[in-house]
Amino acid sequence: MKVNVGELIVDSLRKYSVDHSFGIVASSIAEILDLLPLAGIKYYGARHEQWAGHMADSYTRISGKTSLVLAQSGAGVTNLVTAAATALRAFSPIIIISGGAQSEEKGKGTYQELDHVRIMSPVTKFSSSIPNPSRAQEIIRKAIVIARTPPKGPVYIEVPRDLFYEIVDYDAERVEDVQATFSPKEEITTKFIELVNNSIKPIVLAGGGVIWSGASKLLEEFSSTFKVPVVSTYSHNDVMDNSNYLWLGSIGRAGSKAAMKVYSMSDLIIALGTRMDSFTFLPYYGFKYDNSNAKVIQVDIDPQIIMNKSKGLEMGVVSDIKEFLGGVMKYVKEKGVKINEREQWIRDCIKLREEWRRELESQGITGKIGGNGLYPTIEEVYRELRKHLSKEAIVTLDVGASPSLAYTYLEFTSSPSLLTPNPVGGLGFSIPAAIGAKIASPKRDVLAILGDGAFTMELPSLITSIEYNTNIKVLVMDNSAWGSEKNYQKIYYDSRYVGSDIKNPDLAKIAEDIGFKASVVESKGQMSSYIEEMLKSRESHVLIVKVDPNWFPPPARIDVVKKPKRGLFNLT
Ligand SMILES: Cc1ncc(C[n+]2csc(CCOP(=O)(O)OP(=O)(O)O)c2C)c(N)n1
Ligand SMILES: [Mg+2]
Repeated sequence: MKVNVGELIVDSLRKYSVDHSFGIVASSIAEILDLLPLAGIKYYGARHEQWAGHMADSYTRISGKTSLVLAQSGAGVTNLVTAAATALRAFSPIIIISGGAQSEEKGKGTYQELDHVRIMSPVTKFSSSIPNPSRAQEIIRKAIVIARTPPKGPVYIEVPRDLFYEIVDYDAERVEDVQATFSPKEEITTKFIELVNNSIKPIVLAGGGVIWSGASKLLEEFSSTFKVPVVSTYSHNDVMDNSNYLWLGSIGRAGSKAAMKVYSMSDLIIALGTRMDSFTFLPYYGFKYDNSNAKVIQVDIDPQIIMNKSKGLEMGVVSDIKEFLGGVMKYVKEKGVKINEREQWIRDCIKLREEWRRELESQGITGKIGGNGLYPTIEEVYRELRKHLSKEAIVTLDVGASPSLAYTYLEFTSSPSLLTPNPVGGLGFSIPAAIGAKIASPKRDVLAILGDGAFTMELPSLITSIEYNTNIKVLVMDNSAWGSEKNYQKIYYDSRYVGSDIKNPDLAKIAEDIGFKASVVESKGQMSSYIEEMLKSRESHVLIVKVDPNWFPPPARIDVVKKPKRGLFNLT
């Protein structure tokens, strides 16, 4: 069949079930844009390529389906670097396509020409230009398969703009795919079961790999069958149903003290789909909980991730988590394994969890820990959210002091439910992420939680939300500061604030002008009813809660920020 390269690309995307795309209209991708409706691929236009990238990433995380991002050559591509990096570190398979300089001018620095492939290379799994029309089918399909094969991730393709119009032979019937299967052999399963059964105090440390492999239910089954409590790594609180009695919370920044204590006491760490990155083990609440005495079993799709943590590794298995746990549970059902009941360990874990829950109820009471009697504390806001937020809701977070306590307070019953920009940790994620999530799952409530600084960064994405009628809820905690960073200046720089305090315009008015319903909590007394109203409302709704400008949760980077000693600029 004779087709042009644009048709070949769009038909290939369709053949691999890509049916949602995000971007900003541009001449270098005009041929693709024109073909999208004809191919049944929905298109959502954003107001900045970064937001289009975050929308696609979140759409993909929630739906499990690869999506497409389209951008202009030059700045359209550079605007996507943060979104691609975020998707890379979150293992989210999005396909980014931009035009490139016309072949005749390539390399001469013509209008909107940059070395896209090199720019995108470190922030994607695969980055390539299509050098000539005859390679188009191979490169586009290779890119899609690479993105979708675990460990999943974003890919980038540059199409020199003249190529779109070239006519090529196209084999539309050929839809190659690869099967990634890593089912462990029976001897690995039995060795694993033996190690778990011989342990007195085992714990599962579950990371994002559990979510990507769709293993949440199996994790619950494994943990209740083998009587192993579960903690998650930082920002993966949605690895399993938090109402399960064996769930203890996340470790890491603003995590659960119970999870940290149990982690530090355990004798066997079953690490599933996690990098075991040092950030997740940073001391918090003033105590250290990293555990170098326990044996470690690590299961991951990527051997590099396992070998990063070479110390204390008792057993490393390269496998998809679902296949691994599926194999273990199948073995148990078929062969009937006697399980070590570990009653004392489970009792101890539950006791710690209850203690932590009680402590959470008493934290951040105005006048005691934080707040000045006028504002609600951040803790009070979260306690209220806990009461009224639907258990099925999707929550998207930004970075910052106020979003960080979501890891402490919020509970999730299904997976995936929590989208964050971590571990890249880039501000500017939660609103576009909420839009992508709502598009993927229109029936679920979607709530973005962010600070005032991040809100002013992402304001234009509110326009996209209204334009596409995505009906999201946005909760802004307004301390008139880049609070999380202000806290470092408060603690380590004797409250010498440089660039931390910000003057905001009337944020509610802007949100209203854009088309959101907006309300402002000015004092503690209004908080409860306003939060309930916002969550129950059927309209797109921004709620701004004024919080204490000088109170922050403990900072995260106590490992690397310190009071400086100086030779020249000494302060008296
Ligand atoms: C793109 C980007 N720029 C800067 C930072 C550094 N940073 C982290 S949190 C933060 C402050 C966030 O302020 P706000 O959104 O108001 O939330 P708050 O901490 O005040 O609750 C900043 C500037 C970052 N993580 N990402
Ligand atoms: Mg702030």
